[in-house]
Amino acid sequence: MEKIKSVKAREILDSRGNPTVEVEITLDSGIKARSDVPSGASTGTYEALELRDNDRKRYKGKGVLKAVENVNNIIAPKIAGMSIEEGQEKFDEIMLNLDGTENKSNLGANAILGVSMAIARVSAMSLNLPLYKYFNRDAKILPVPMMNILNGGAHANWQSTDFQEFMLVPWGAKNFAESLRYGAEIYHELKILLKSKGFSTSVGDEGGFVVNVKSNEEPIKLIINAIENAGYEYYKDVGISLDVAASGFYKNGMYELKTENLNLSGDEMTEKYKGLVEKYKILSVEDGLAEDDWEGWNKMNKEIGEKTMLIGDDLFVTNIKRLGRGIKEKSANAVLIKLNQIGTVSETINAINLAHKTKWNVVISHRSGETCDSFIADFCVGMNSKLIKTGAPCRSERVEKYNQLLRIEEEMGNKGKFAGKEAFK
Ligand code: 2PG
Ligand code: MG
Repeated sequence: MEKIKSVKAREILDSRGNPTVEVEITLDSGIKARSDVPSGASTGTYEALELRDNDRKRYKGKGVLKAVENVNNIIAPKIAGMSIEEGQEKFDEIMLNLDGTENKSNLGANAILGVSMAIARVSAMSLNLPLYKYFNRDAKILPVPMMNILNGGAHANWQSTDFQEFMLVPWGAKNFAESLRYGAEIYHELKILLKSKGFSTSVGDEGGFVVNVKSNEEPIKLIINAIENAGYEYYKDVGISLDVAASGFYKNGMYELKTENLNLSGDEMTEKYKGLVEKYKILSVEDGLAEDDWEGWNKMNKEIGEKTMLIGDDLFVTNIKRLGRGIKEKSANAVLIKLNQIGTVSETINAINLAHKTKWNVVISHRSGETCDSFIADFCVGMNSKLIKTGAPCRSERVEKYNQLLRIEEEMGNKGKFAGKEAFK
């Protein structure tokens, strides 16, 4: 029986140069695993609390030394010496009890999640299993990547579109490796196209281009152009998905689209999506409306939920209470899953199971602030999720997740099954 010898947290930097928590767990046998916690920019109000020091003398208040201390001084003494075989749920439950709050504001979701993910990884290692098999020994689905190649909203410092993400979905490829190749080739074609049209080709937080366009529709046209320039057929080979992240521009009950000089109601936003979905067969719209606009969501789902996938991110924040409400009210038909929105691996799994039970689609997602930890790649496969969104095929913290999926596909050999078009059924 393997016991936990030590649990150690440290402050490291994420892809935006902000501090985040890294946790390292060592077992008696010497097996050691490490996990890094990501961080959002367009965070939902109802997410579990990310504990920051608020000491303006360090990192403009963004230090995470308190969260690090909470791991080293409060969580570590409690779980050191325990058998790793106690299991994920047990460790997560101990941390939930130690914290004792609804939103993890005592210890910080960043402290708790760092330990929770490291427990998963060290457990897999002690069982001599790849991480995805720790979650599910029979896992065989390889997800379709949703690659964010044009960044707007908060991820582009509001210097681009109001819509936050324009994603390539290479769902017509025959396997994951091919879908990644399609995505990367189109990304490079887009760069050439943007340059030829005099646009900047600098990139935003998730590796997508930041383009000073005049509308939220223009990027769709540019991307379709790039898809065709790369030799692919739009929709048949590669579709487009959007993350509008509408909570970011919802003010006084209205949606303010600065790029287009428009102030729209929820109904008008839904009309706008309806038009885009009809014109371009948009595969999914994430956070089309704001996190508190339940009524708007319910109407939007009635109006266009049959025609496209409507994904709740800030609306559900990987929280089974909010997800349960959405299922009951038929607010959406899919959920975005982010481990750090809720703060433990077990609670994240509960949210995924609830969605799957309801036959909702599940998208496993990175955060805009990331590290090179590829945990979500294995997690996605282990959870039988048919979709993963983890940024552009650019910047190592994005690409590392895609590269890990290449390794998993290779290891599965002909047992692996690329989700392809099934992902949107
Ligand atoms: C989102 C995410 C990831 P952030 O809105 O879906 O793309 O962004 O991590 O900034 O919340
Ligand atoms: Mg989102």
